[in-house]
Amino acid sequence: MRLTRPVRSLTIAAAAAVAATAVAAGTAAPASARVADREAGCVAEGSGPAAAARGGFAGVDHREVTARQQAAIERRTQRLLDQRGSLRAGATVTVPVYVHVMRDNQGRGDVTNTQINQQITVLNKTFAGGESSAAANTGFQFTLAGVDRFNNTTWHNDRQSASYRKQTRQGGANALNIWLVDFDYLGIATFPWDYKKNPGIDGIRVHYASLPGGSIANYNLGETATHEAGHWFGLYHTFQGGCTTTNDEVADTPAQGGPTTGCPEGADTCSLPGLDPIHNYMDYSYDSCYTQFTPNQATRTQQMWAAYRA
Ligand SMILES: [Ca+2]
Ligand SMILES: [Ca+2]
Ligand SMILES: [Zn+2]
Repeated sequence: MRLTRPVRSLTIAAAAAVAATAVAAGTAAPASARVADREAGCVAEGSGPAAAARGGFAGVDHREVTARQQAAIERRTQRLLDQRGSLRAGATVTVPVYVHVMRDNQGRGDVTNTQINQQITVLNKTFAGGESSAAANTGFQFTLAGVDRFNNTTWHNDRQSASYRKQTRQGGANALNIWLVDFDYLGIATFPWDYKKNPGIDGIRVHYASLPGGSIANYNLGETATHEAGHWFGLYHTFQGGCTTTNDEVADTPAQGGPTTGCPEGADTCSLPGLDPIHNYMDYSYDSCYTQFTPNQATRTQQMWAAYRA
């Protein structure tokens, strides 16, 4: 945790502790709302874009998943894949994207259509493996299906988020809804295995100033949306579970003791094989440090799609 710079670092904590800390840190939604959403948030220090963070010191940007729940999710996913079959290898899926610009009553928090188009371009580039020769092409492409804008300070501050999402969400399980808001996080995501029981809130909430050209230093290349979309496709943080062999359920992402801040080349926080995957979109590194999803992450996104979103 740093007080003066944006950080994404955190330690794993129980949902209740996360929510309580979120309140202490002045986040917009009450603890009960976040728990009710079955999400935990990235907890940031301070407030506003300067202090926004992908991760804070005691939370994650999705609902907390215990090791036991994680194992149950894996079993459920495998059962569904056994029933439905996996996606055809090499298949390309185009995901419709609905962008909801939640401005305040004075119109603050707007983004330009150019920024939105640039954000779609970043999603396409990052999910296609376009930032590194080591990066996998996930097979997912994105097309802008709609943009709407609201002037509502409550919604802009991400208050009553379950309500505003249910009122504005578009499309089915395959549609990526992105709500652009102003909160003490860089982003918060829902998981695909939660869609069925709560479809109205499915999607990602992203800080409007994290879009390409936004004002959040080190986090304004649009890769917060890539990270949150990774969760939406069913990827965990590369530091999920910490320095354990189970880790993030992905074999080719070396286990990490905890999240990365910045871009510390050569970092190795876990004695298990491999250096920390600091360039992975599912770590907490700077946008400029992010360059890849791995082949096994690509496979996992495809399996999750077949199980929950196809
Ligand atoms: Ca791993
Ligand atoms: Ca290691
Ligand atoms: Zn995350």
